[in-house]
Amino acid sequence: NYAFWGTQPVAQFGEQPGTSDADGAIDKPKDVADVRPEPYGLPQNFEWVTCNIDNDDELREIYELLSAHYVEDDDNMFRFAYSKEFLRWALQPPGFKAVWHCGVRVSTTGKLVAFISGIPATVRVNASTLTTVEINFLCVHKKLRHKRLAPVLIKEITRRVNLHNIWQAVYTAGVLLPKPVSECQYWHRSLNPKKLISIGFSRLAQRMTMARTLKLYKLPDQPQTPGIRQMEDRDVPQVTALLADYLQKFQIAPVLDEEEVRHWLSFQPDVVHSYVVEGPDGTLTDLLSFYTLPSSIIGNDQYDSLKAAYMFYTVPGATPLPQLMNDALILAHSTGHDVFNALDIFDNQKILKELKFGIGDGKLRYYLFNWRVAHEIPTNKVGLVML
Ligand code: NHW
Ligand code: EN5
Repeated sequence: NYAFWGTQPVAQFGEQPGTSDADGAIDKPKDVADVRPEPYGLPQNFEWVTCNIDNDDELREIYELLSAHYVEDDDNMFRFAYSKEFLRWALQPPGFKAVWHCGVRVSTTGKLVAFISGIPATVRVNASTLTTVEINFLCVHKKLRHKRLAPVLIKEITRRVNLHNIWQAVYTAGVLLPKPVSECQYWHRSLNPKKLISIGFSRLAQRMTMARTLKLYKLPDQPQTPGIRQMEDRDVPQVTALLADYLQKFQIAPVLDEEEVRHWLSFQPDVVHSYVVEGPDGTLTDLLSFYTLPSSIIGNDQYDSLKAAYMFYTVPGATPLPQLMNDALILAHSTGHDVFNALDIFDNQKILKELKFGIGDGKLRYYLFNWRVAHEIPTNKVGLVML
């Protein structure tokens, strides 16, 4: 009963184990010359557009579509509200292609009503280094839901990617589709418990007063690790090496060159916050980073937005992970974030409880398009973060 996904080159539920004892492509190899040259057909009065992120009006249209129609939690209390600066960062890494910023407009009015994006990424899965796209920001206007538009968007982005001789993709989603490579859990650490309780993001625990709750989650004003400071451009070569070495131990992880590290980890207030620990001799021993993704609060009259920090790439070297993550909490709190979110990926499972994270009600599944893995990847072997 996956009418669309059942036709796609993805691992299916109930495939007999033993069909595949090795990782590999699902489709047989194809040529760019055999890729359909014309766009997929849309219903009457809709047309494809390539969105130009460099144009402020077009960026604003994507921002407005997502702000009103993108991902919500299961109880429709919060909706992701990616900022324009964030979208520019997320959609324009080194080697990005405008044709992979794919929109759908109403022909008569020009209104943007759907979007899907791909960005280039090299991702290592077990022993294979794949040239892929990361697919994100699939969105269909609420009034156009359940009309089978999403499969058309997915086929069209696939075609546009295949035209560049790329045959694999990575994506994450909260929903269950055929078939996850890994299933991860969100965890949350309160930074501003009073606000979180008042908006229904969290609840006062049993036998806890507000005063005790505030005390429980209180954090120092300054990070505690000697030598910690904002990452700077001159740090890029060392950070690239530090990160590459750390990511080796995971079964799925990005392969990032210096230009990509510069893009993904240069400090940008309220987009991506990156800090390094510099030892007395000037060598960098650790990295910590988080990104800012606010959510709008649906129907609350006291607050309209929740400012969340999400753990990004963090490399414990000389500093133990709990201490490094505690500094991440301190830095996120002191920059006005209300909550710190993390997945049970990397080595997080071991440290989330001691840092007073609580389990969330959301899951995040990792998927590969046209790539089969012989065995599901355990969450603590996932070393890839998608925005
Ligand atoms: S996950 C966030 C996705 N976006 C949202 O949840 C926003 C709010 N929801 C919507 O806008 C991050 C709509 O509900 C969407 C579905 C557009 C989600 N991924 O048009 P129909 C990403 O962006 C399947 C994939 O009638 P709709 C990752 C569903 O199972 N498929 O539904 C995106 C069904 O297929 P089935 C999803 O509600 C990765 C079909 O869509 C999905 O009006 C994309 C129904 O379509 C999801 N999140 O629109 C894949 N949600 O087989 C990339 C539902 O069950 C693949 N569906 O009949 C790789 C491509 C590139 C390859 C290159 C080599
Ligand atoms: C593509 N790159 O469900 C990503 N968020 O737990 C798209 N829950 O915020 C896919 N429901 O548990 C994203 N509070 C999939 C996630 C979609 C958003 C989502 C969840 C993740 C979330 C919160 C709010 C729940 C509101 C009611 C939650 C409890 C926190 C509490 C803090 C104190 C200690 C105990 C736990």
